[in-house]
Amino acid sequence: MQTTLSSSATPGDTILVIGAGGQLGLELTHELRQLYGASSVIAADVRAPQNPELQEAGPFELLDVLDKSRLEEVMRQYKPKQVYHLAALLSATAEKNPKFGWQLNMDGLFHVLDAAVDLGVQQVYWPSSIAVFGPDTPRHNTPQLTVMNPNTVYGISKLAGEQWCEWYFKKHGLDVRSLRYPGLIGYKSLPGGGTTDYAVDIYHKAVAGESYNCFLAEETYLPMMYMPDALKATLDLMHAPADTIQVRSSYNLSAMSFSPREVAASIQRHYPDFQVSYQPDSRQQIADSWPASIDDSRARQDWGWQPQYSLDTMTDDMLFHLKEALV
Ligand code: AKB
Repeated sequence: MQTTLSSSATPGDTILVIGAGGQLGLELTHELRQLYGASSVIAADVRAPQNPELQEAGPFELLDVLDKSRLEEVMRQYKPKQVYHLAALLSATAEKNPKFGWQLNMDGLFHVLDAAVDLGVQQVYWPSSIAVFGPDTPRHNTPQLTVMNPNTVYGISKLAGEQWCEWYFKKHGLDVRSLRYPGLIGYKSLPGGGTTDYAVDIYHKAVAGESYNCFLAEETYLPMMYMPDALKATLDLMHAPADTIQVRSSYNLSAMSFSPREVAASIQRHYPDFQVSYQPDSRQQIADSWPASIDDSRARQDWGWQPQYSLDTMTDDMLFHLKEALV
């Protein structure tokens, strides 16, 4: 089906962020409110926000994305032009609760895609992950199109979700856009239940003057990204003209790749006495099935993706802001 797609929201349009209280949601909501005006961006989450800014700075709705009639009620009330659907169970948590992980990640996506088609939403953003790849995937410089075979519930749900996004685009002309995020690192909020969470926790321990016991082995390389780059990538993708978005499943996205040993060394430039021990747990198996580095040349070609932060520049910024929060 061929449709004319509009490329992004303009000031005055309404934007709904589902999962606004999460690691990415919190920062994306803030960024969108800066861009489009606080009252135009509706933050929604299954829980009342722990961060008061979310509710104080603009509209907030309690919303369980598994409750389809409540989702439609919120969408009828605010008539969003764009929906960012971020609510999901991450890799480690979904392995512990596989049925619920599948239900939330898949039914939640269907509810959003169906409501978007039925209620005339113009653009949907939905995050995918490096978890779509599995142990049979080439580990280094993993291409956009390759063997996938994910072996986690989270990865299976993200791969299926990507295919459904593409199907809704082709079948219904819905302008769905998606990125395969690497591990995301930021100082404003904590991740919840992922395999890459160590790369956030380690900075908090360093600034608190404590040692860190890492749940991944010291030479485990994973693709990672600093939050300002993740926000930039998300907004660049959503602002790009529709005809430049050639990948309608999800784009590979990359900024840096490092191991726990390397991030510890980067922190030790500021805290020479910082100690890290290694005690791999069940998350090691998940990490070992994921790529070590990603080829994101399609994102660079199609909509000009360019990351700004390296490991050391991220470390400098993370430590500066975490220290600032202590005083
Ligand atoms: C996780 O570790 O589950 C997430 C991801 C890479 O999608 N951070």
